[in-house]
Amino acid sequence: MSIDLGHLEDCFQQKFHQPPRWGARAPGRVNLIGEHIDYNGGFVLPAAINREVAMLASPSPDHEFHLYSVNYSEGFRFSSGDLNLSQRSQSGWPNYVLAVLDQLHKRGIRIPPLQVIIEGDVPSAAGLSSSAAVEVCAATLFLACIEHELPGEQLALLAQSAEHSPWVGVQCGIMDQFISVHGLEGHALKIDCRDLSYSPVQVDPRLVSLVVIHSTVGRELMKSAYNQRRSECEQALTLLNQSSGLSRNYLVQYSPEEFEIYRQNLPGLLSRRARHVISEQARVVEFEQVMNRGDFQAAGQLLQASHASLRDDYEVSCPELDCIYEISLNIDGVYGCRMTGAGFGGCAVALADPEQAETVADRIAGEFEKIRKMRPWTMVTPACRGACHWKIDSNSP
Ligand code: NG1
Repeated sequence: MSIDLGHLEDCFQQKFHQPPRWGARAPGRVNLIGEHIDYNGGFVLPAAINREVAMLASPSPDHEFHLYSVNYSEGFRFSSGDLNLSQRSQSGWPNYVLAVLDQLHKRGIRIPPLQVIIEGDVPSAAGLSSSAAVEVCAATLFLACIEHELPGEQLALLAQSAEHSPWVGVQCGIMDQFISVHGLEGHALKIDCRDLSYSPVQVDPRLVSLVVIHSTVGRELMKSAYNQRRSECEQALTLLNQSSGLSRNYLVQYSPEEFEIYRQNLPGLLSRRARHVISEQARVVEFEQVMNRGDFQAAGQLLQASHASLRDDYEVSCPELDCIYEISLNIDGVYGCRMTGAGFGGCAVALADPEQAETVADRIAGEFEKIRKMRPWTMVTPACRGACHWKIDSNSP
């Protein structure tokens, strides 16, 4: 737990002059392997991290919702009776909460007006899913306030539709919200993005740590390149189906062996894009096996192969991410490292020996600073549990 809930309760009391009655929290995430695979219908393998969003609530004294963000030192009031987009906030942060409320209303679940305080420490715009954490936390909190349970999969889908809705407007895959709901202590999850079945993958904190290193680069280029890669994958699939005479729905349904047979018709660029997707899918399957038997050397090599494939075949890395990758190859205690998320900035993730993880983070940051004259922030995290809620003074989280 990274947010100090005692302090957050004090802030709530100061702001609303009464104690909170319900609480919820939801984590951000890092994807260990399976990059640019969710929209290609394959396996991803994220873990929830020890950075989170926490919210506390009590009934509102009037007919309005009262939100307060500790991070922005800013409040926002609205009437939830007839939510409409004209109520969108210029500040941005309240819109995620309104989007969730709207999705609940659309499913016939009415939430009475509440006073809500929000605090989070998931870095934003870093590819660690701060928005999914806000959405999942809000949905979990609101449902707890009316003692309504939803199955985890439905909760994740509801939070995803909030992100897709015009309140937010990002057409994301399901990975982020799903892991924020279902995260498991000491485990990553291998998620099948086609049917949402999943299996836990051991990330025993006594044996291995996750080190996240920010590349110091924002992700301005990310959106256009992301859409371009998606359409290149669609084109590659069409051509593969033409040359094989098959009518598969996703690139990942071609095995690496089939791909070698049918790739002849593909122009070089599309062939490389497809090769990344098909080989990455195979790496996820192997990663699950080697992690579950504690073979971190093998797991690290798969991370490295994933980075090379994203850099050379999918072309979504950048000099800063490549620099982190290169540095990590010569640091003791690192099993393997790669860029994570969509690319063009954001973060890299390394698997490291837990006893050396803090030193590893420091050394990578130090070497990077020598070369690129900027020091990246880093964090060391175990694989954490997903969202939860509690009643204040009864079941603490
Ligand atoms: P990041 O870069 O972590 O926001 C994005 C997509 C994921 C997935 C990865 C690439 C959004 C919100 N998320 O993740 O669904 O496609 O890229 O594996 O666009």
